[in-house]
Amino acid sequence: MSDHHDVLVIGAGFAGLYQLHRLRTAGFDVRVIEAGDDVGGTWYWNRYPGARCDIESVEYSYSFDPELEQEWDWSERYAAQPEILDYARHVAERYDLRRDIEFDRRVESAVWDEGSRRWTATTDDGRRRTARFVIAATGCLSRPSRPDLPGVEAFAGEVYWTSSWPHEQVDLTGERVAVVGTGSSGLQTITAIAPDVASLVVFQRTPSYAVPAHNGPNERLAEVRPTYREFREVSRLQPTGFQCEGGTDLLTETDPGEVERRLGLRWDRGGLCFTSEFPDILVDAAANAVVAEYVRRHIRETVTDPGVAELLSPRTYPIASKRMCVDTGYFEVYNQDNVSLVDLNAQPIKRITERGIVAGDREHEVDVIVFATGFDAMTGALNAMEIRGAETTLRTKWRDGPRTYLGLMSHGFPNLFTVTGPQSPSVLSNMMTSIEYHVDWITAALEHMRAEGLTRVEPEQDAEDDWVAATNDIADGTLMPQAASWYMGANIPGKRRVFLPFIGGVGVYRQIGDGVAVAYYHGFEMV
Ligand code: N01
Repeated sequence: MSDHHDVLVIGAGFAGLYQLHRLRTAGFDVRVIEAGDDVGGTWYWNRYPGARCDIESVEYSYSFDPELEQEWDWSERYAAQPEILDYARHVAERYDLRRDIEFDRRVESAVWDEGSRRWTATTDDGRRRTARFVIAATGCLSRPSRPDLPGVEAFAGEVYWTSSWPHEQVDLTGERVAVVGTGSSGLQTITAIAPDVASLVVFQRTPSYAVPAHNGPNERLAEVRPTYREFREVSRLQPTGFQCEGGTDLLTETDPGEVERRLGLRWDRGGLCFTSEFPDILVDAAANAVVAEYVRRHIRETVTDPGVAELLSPRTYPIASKRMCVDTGYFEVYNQDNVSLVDLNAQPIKRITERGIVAGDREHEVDVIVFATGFDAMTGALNAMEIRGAETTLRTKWRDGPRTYLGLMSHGFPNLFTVTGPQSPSVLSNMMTSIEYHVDWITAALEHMRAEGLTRVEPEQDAEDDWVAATNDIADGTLMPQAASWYMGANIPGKRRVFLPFIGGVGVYRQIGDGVAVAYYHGFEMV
C-alpha cells in the first residue's frame, strides 16, 4: 500500500464517503482516514437512546444517485440513528468504498511542504502519509465538549457521554439516572429513558425551545419519489437546504389572530420549519418575542407543575438563536413522579462524589450519570489536529475565530479544503445538502486543476477578508449573536465568540459558490 495519494480525506461520515466516491470516480487516488471502526461519522458516535435526526428523512439523504434514492426505504418521517447508520453502511457497500478507508486511525497532524507541494499527515499509530490535497471531512459537531467537573473520577457508578455512547446495549431499566445537559441530545435521551428508569434527575443550565416532531410512518416518501429529482432541485435553493415553504408576511404587520392561526398550523405540522412562517422572526426582537411566548405557552399547558414549567421555559435568548430542538413528548416527561429537574443557575454543580452529583447544597444520589454537554462546534475537530500551513498553524491563525474563504479554504493553507467548514451554511442547513454541494464544488475544482496542470490552490487574502467580514455583517444583522450558543463558540470556555456558520442561506451561498467557480475560481490563486 502506497503512502502517497493524490488526496487524503479525513473522516468517513457522510461528507467523507461522498467525497471518496466522487474523487475516485473522477480518477483520483484517494485514501480516507477514519477514527472510528466503521463509517457513519455523527451517526456512528451518537448512538444514545432516542437519537434521531430532526430533518425529515426524504431530505436527509444523498441526492447524487437517483437509483440510490429510489431503492432506499426510510421507515419513519424522522429517521432514528440505527437506520441512518445502516444507510451509511449501505452506501459504503454499494459503492465499494471501504477498500479505500483506513479505520481506527486518527489524524494528529498535517504539515504542508512548499517545496514538494504536498501535505504530510501523521496518524496516531505514528504512520505518515503524503498527499497533494487534504480534505477535512471532519464534521461540525464531532469534537465533544467534556466539562471539567471536579470528582468525576470518584463516581462509583457508570458515566456515559451521548457523543460517544457505547456500542453494546446499555440497559438503564430500574437505574437511578442523572442527565446533565438539555440540548437536542439531552432532550432525546431524557424522553427515551424516562419510562424505564427508577428515577431521573435532569440538570439544566439553559432550557431549550422545542417544537413537536409529530413523527410517524414515512408517508411523504411515496409522494416525493416519483418526482425526486425536481424535489431535490427545489431543496437545494432553499435558505435551509430543505423545504419549509417560508412565509413572506412580516409577523409585526400581521393581525395577532392570524399570527396565532399560522403558528398553530406550523406547530401541528411539526419540525424545524416552525420558525419559517414569518421572515422577521430572526431579525426583529418584537416578532421573535411573540413566537417565543407561543412556545412557552405550550410548555405551561403541558407541564402540570407551574414552577417546573417556568424553569423549563426559555427566557434569556431569542427563539432560534440557539439550535431549536424537535421533541416527542419531552415536556410531558416532567409530569412523571420519577422525574425531577435541577436548575443549575440556582444550584450549580459543585462536585461529583462517589454517590452522585452535588448541586447547590444537595447531593443527588444516582447509579448512572449521562453527560449530554455538546461539542466544540465547527472549529473543534479542525483545531484538534496540528495543521501547519505555509507559515503557521490553523489553531494560531484561528485564535480570534475562523478565517476562511467560502468556508472551503483558509489563506496560508494551500490545497487544504474543509467540507462544511466554518463560514459556510453547514449547521444552519440540512447537512446533506451542504455536504453534497461542497463535495461537488471541491471535486470540480480538483478536476479543473488537473486539466490545467495546476498543483497549488489557495484563497487570496483579500477574498478571505471580504468573506469573513460579509459573514459577520450578515450575522450581526440578526438576533443570533444575542445567544450564548455553540453557534457563537460560547459553550467552550476561552473560545472566541464569533458567529461560526454563514447565515445568508443555502440558495444564496450556492449562487456565490457557483459564480466563483464559473469565474475561473475568482478569489482563489491557482498555480
Ligand atoms: O449539545 P448542545 P447537543 N454544566 O450544545 C449543557 C445537533 N444534534 O449534543 O445551553 C451543565 O446543544 C448546555 O447548557 P448551555 C444539533 O445541531 C441534532 O445536545 O450551554 N450543563 C446544553 O444544555 C444540536 O444543536 C440532533 O447553558 C452544561 C447542553 O449541555 C447539536 O447537535 C440530535 C455544561 C449541550 O447542548 C448539539 O446538540 C442531537 C456544564 N458544564 C444533536 N456544559 C437531531 O438531529 C454544557 N452544558 C435531533
